[in-house]
Amino acid sequence: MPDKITGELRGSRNLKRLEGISQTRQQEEIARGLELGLEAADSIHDRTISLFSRGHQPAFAGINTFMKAPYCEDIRKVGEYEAAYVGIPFDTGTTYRPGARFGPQAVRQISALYDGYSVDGAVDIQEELDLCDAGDIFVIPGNIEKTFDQVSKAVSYIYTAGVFPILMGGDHSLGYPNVRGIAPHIDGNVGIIHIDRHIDMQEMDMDERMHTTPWFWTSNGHGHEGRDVSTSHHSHSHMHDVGLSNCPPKNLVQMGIGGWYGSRPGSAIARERGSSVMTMTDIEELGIKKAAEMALDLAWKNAKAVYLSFDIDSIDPGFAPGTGSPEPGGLMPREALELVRLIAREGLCGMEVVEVAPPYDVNQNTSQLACRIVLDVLGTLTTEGKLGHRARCLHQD
Ligand SMILES: [Mn+2]
Repeated sequence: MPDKITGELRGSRNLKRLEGISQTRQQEEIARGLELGLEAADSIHDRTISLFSRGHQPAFAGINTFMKAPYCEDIRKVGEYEAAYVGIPFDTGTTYRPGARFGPQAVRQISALYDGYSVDGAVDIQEELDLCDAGDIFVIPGNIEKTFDQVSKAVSYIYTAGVFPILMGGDHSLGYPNVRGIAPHIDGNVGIIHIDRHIDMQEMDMDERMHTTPWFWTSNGHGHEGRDVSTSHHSHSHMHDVGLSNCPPKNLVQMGIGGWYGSRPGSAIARERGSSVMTMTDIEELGIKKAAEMALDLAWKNAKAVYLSFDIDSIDPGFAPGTGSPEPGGLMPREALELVRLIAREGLCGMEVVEVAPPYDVNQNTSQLACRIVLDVLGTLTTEGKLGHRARCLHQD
């Protein structure tokens, strides 16, 4: 908002701030383009243009990774970066429309539109963040459990290398192996903010750990002392033992839940374990700012870190039709982007965006929104000093 005293617009302040950011990467990219792509034809006046496209421009040209960031093909070198885009092209956990296996590639493709410079966010990700594309995890189509093991091992590798994982699904069954790759390395409780139209907390769906089940297996089932398990709908004795020991249900906040795909068993588990369920109506009545504040309070209470799980179907299918289980009445894009920016301000240990299913998409709208969710989170983490190297980019003059 405009400054109350001077009346100066945020945009004007942000433009000044961006002026202070070095453009070293930009210059390096131009030099690299000219070296690898050769000098342009004589009639081209702008001599920063190369003969063969090797950088961001033209956005529609070239062979692109996420944000045209370096491809970290030798994964042993991933620790040289601050954040890594990791594709998890798996949709065997889908219970309705498949197609999310094409999500990581679709988000890569549309990301080429962006160069990481945001006036509204007062941030230049290309300069202020060492981002790479780590490629995709080798999933096993048709085998959920083997894929979970591959995913947890891969995510663990990225996380323990000191790199912020940007996990791009794939369906929401991945929530469990994703967190399982991170939480065991955190010395303390991990809060989870889960933004979705669906509660995704039942034990099994059609006899397997499908995309309707991740939070049953992630949050632990022994958080409630004195709970009478025998009276529950899902009164399995082993429920005492499931889940990750440092992911207590009281730190699990589920936002945007609603619609008519009710998940009776998932709701029973949420009730039993005491996760916080904030419906779409709750968010509407609270407003985005208050909803985010409450979610942060709950997720961070006695926790060391917070993980963000963003299901693209939390955004209304009028804007995000490319998804497997659409549910009208969800967040508007501007609300979703504000919500994730507010959440990211306090820092995150990792993030996932799931359920982008390009076969049902229109004009790449859904994959573009998924890309924006990632960028708005990365931008906020960078401006808040939780990620990247903002200080190093400031001009020394
Ligand atoms: Mn969902």
